[in-house]
Amino acid sequence: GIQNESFIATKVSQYSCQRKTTLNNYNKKFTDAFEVMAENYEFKENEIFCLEFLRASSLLKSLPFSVTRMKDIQGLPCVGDQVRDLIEEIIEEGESSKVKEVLNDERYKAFKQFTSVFGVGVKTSEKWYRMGLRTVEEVKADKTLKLSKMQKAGFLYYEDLVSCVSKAEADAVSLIVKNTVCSFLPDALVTITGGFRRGKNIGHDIDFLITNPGPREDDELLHKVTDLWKKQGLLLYCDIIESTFVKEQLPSRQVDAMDHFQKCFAILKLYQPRVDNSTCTMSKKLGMAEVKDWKAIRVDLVITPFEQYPYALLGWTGSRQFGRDLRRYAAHERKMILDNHGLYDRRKRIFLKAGSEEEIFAHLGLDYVEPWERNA
Ligand code: DCP
Ligand code: MG
Repeated sequence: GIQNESFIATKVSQYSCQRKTTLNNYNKKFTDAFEVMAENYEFKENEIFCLEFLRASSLLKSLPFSVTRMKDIQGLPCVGDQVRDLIEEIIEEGESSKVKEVLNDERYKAFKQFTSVFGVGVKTSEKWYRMGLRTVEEVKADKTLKLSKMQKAGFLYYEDLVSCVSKAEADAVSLIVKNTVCSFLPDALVTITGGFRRGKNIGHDIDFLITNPGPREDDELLHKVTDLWKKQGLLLYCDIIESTFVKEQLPSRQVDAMDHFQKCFAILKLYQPRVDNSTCTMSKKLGMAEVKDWKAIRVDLVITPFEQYPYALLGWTGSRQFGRDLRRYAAHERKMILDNHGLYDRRKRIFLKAGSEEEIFAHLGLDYVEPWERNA
């Protein structure tokens, strides 16, 4: 009613970096539908339509009320014809036939399963689908397939990895990471980023940024940390990507820029004390297979030079859509190029230094947005 109208009266930005998006989503019914559509377009490699639905989803997540009538979306940006039609259908029917169709689509269902495996993207899914494969079980059973080391780990720990990481598990892993890193570099700064920094209480992985204040850099840190975990039997998988950063090189203008930091995509073994130890004793008495007392957890470790740390923090905190909009805003509204390493002012032809995320927002002429308001 009145609340909605007064809200609409204040102009809503098309950029999620000029909005506040908390986890309190009043329009889940719509945004879930948009995300299914976006994912289906991603599987079809239709980036334009995919982005259109992701932007609409982000926008509805930022509204402080539930959309119940078409009037509620009047004057809002990011609502094209496709999106408008979908909203109308959901308002009128309570659900969308288009979304239902996608959810029942053979190709969508197969791609959904395949891409849920660590190391499997749209390209690989396409290949498997063309071979006639439809489920994760069928892929697993096909012994002729040549799987990457990453995909092998993905199938080996599939059950653990699809069950999401909890906040408690993230905290437990955080302690392990901090302890190990600080045993080699006592002054190192270890920060949890990604969804957990935005206040989410579940995630598909745990992301960490590591930096060492001062001039000292240790190119060997990541190797030392993972070698120790290997010795301790905690490392189930590890792929270290060496840094490819070139100083003075202009930031990448890609929409989804992969950064150049040294990083490690790992799977850690997190021991979990069993709540019910009677099952344990019982299974041992009965000579049953030992009860698994650990869970495989996906962990990303990223090492950044100290002076790039605020940019890396901003990029890795996400959300993905928030990051995309920050870069789009920088390019289109400020003639600047933003990536996870820095900010380049094309008019002044200089890199802008920043000691904190707040300073980056200030360079861009944006009001500061707290991490928990970046759930776009
Ligand atoms: N990111 C980035 N550069 C990469 C990979 C990711 O800047 N090469 C950013 C975008 C994401 C954030 O880092 O918002 C974390 O990536 P995740 O895929 O882990 O996403 P989230 O942590 O937001 O979600 P989830 O809860 O699924 O882990
Ligand atoms: Mg994450």
